[in-house]
Amino acid sequence: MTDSCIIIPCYNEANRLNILAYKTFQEQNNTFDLLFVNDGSTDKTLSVLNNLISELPNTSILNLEKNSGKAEAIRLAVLQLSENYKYAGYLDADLSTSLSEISRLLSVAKTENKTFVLGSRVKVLGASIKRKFYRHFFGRLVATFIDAFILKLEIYDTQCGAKIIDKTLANAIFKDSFKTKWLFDVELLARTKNLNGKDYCKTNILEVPLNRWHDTEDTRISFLDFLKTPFALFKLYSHYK
Ligand SMILES: Nc1nc2c(ncn2[C@@H]2O[C@H](COP(=O)(O)OP(=O)(O)O)[C@@H](O)[C@H]2O)c(=O)[nH]1
Ligand SMILES: [Mg+2]
Repeated sequence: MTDSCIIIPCYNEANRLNILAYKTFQEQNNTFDLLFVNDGSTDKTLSVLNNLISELPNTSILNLEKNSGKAEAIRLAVLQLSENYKYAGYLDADLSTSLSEISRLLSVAKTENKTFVLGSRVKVLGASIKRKFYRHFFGRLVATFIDAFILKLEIYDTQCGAKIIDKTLANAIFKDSFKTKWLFDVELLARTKNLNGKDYCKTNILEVPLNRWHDTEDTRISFLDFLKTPFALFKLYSHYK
């Protein structure tokens, strides 16, 4: 066992999991444990994961019988982690950003003594950030609104699916269920701020630009979820402001 656990939420990922990437990384590095959450998948995700973990060190599965969504799947996983972990983190199963990038975020948290490290998709020369135009566009719109009216912490990218959180802080901010389905990252930040104050956030949260992010073709976010975004934003605003 290592001192950190990275959670990978999986919903119908059987055809999308890059088995080789997980294998190679986990065999060559011993930086963190991996916990895959099978969130009531209706495809072969569970058997694919069972095969994968049987060959790998420090890797396990949390199997949820019923689909409960990314936010709830990660929440349940965090709440059942061993007391011995110092850090918890999460990463999208499609490896839009890589395992070595989440590993880099973890070492930043350790060396710079931060309790919350956010991967950030900033498109600059030298970084390989590839996003679909409309996802970038609407993502930026939502993120800009969120920081200006809800968080007020000068965070550029709240929704990036790569985050590291100190385990004690994680226990506190994952305790209650989330109000929204796809904006739970924002709720984690809002809860941190409400719990510890703005000054704490300024010194303990760090946003780190990623070297790589490639949007994959398919998405589990439906058009209906997209249409519901203004309502979700309003919910966040009235609940956390
Ligand atoms: N646990 C769980 N994970 C989900 C669900 N939907 C999506 N995910 C996971 O959330 C991550 C991001 O999903 P993805 O479709 O790539 O979202 P996008 O990149 O934001 O379009 C992946 O690891 C998915 O397996 C769900 O209903 N439950
Ligand atoms: Mg994706």
